[in-house]
Formats: sequence, C-alpha cells, structure tokens
Amino acid sequence: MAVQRTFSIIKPDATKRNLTGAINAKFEAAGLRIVAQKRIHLTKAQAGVFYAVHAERPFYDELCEFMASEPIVVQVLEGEDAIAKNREVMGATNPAEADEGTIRKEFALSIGENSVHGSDAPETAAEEIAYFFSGLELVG
Ligand code: DAT
Ligand code: MG
Repeated sequence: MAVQRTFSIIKPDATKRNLTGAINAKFEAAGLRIVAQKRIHLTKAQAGVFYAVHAERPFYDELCEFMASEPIVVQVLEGEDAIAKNREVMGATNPAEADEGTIRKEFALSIGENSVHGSDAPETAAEEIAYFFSGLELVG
C-alpha cells in the first residue's frame, strides 16, 4: 500500500471537551502525520453540503445541527494506507461496537456524537480535502 492522504474532523463533542490533543496523539501514535489542520465553525448549511450523501437518512437534520453546534478541527492525515488506518484508529461508528483503544471507544458519547469523522475511500478523501483545504495549506 502506498502513502495516502485522508480527511479527518474532530467533531463538536470532542472540541468542546478539550480532546483535540488527546485525539491527535492517537493519530500520531498510529503513524499518521497531520499535514494540514485548522479550527473552523461550520454553518448548518455547510455541514449539510459535507454530509449530503446522508440527506435521506432520518438522522440528517440532527447530524447537521450537531456539526454546526460548536467549532470543529478539520485536518489532513498522511501515512501508509492512511484511509484504512485512520478508520481503524477511529473505531466503529457506534461507540458501543468500537474496539478497545479506539478513539470512539474512549471518547465518543453516542452514535451521533462520536468525536471524529474519517474519509471512507480515496475518492471521498480527495473530495473532502478539496472542500476544506487549498493545495497551499497541505504541508507534507
Ligand atoms: P462514519 O462516521 O463511521 O463514517 P456514517 O458515514 O455511516 O459513519 O455516518 C456519518 C455520521 O452520521 C456518523 O459519524 C454519525 C451519524 N450517524 C450515523 N448513523 C447514525 C444513527 N443511526 N443515528 C444517529 N446518527 C448517526
Ligand atoms: Mg462516513
């Protein structure tokens, strides 16, 4: 597997509880490098564009509301097999099903307030990185 980049978000439930550093430590311990990072506060409409793929799901409105409720930290992680590795470090969507030692097992509050987002494929990683970052902001 080659070196990849993936897009990550530290979500409102985590920024609010001052967990940015603890979550970044997990990424770095897994060999993922933070090659871009910024703190932003999305509007509900911007969150809606980001999560448009879930527009028909019953939790969509609540999800967009949550993502706009507090600042978030958006970042680009780089490393060997970064997309799969990041998903592994994150743990399952539902923290009740997440493995020991994963971010969601340790920090997530619920299936909705689950502390982190990570891209699920190379195509979505590229789209998501481009939505939040310009090329000049990616410093590998
Ligand atoms: P993931 O974030 O693990 O990629 P996903 O893409 O299926 O999961 O869903 C995106 C987010 O939507 C997820 O992180 C939290 C929210 N979500 C998913 N399923 C949910 C549910 N059943 N109830 C409430 N929120 C949910
Ligand atoms: Mg997803």
